[in-house]
Amino acid sequence: MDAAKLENVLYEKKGPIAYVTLNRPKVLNALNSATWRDLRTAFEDAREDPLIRGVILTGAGDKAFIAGADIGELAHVTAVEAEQSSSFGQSVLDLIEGLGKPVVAAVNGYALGGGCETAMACTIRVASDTAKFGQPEVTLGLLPGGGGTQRLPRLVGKGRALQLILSGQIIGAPEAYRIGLVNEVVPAAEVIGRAEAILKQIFANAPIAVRFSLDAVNKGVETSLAEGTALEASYFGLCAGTDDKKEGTTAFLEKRKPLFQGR
Ligand code: CO8
Repeated sequence: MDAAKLENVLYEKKGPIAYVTLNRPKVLNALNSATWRDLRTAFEDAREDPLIRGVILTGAGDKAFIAGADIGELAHVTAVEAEQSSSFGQSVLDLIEGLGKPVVAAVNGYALGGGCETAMACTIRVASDTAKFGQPEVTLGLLPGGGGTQRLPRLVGKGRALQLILSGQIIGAPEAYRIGLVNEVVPAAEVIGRAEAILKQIFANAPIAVRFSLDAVNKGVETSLAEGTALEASYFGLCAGTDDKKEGTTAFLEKRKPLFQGR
């Protein structure tokens, strides 16, 4: 994929990590339609590239991760267009969530509206201590349209999600951490480094086991306990047939580090 073709997203690969950076700092990286399309193109490439094992998603500049959907664009959409753009944005976030590879949101500033929704679609959220989160759509006469009404209660519980969505309140990183919206809070200068360290820790593990774990959790939270545990048992069986399981268990018994091949 030719990264130069992307208008509003920087896309770079270093070793096994793809870096996707929202790049509209003048409007705090707000998501217009072209940016949603760029995001889809970048994440499709990351999904298809066998050398890429994980992605870091962040925002350009030191002020914002993503300050939400582009309000200039939203101001002029018709009902039909809004429904279509909500569905399209949701499909891009589903792509991120179901990538089959870990995606770490390095939240370096405002993550509001569609920005908070984008962070929630990622596997793990690392926030800078200056980051701010919220779903302020009701203050604009709208409601979250990028999966926020669904992913926020799954992450923080129904009561807290409803309070945030109905009030439009913006919260700081410590509060986001307290309620479980983010995994970790670090000083601003360390957000990318910490995201890389988390990915490297994951990369040290058996790739197939990592992929099936991601899928079991993602699918499992959407189904009954019985169906989820049945899926888990199938994946457990599949993993047990891999060379990496042989290597992992043998290495443990031989008191050495495993060398996984992803087979
Ligand atoms: N859209 C467009 N422009 C924006 C946005 C935005 N979301 N956020 C900021 N900007 C622009 C400002 O207009 C300003 O432009 P200019 O310099 O030309 O005046 C520039 O960015 C800098 O912003 P501020 O001067 O406002 O900076 P402050 O530090 O004073 O304030 C805030 C920062 C608090 C983040 C403030 O900019 C703000 O409140 N922004 C809007 C936040 C918001 O309401 N987000 C939710 C939008 S609705 C949404 O996300 C729906 C999701 C639906 C997804 C469905 C898929 C399509």
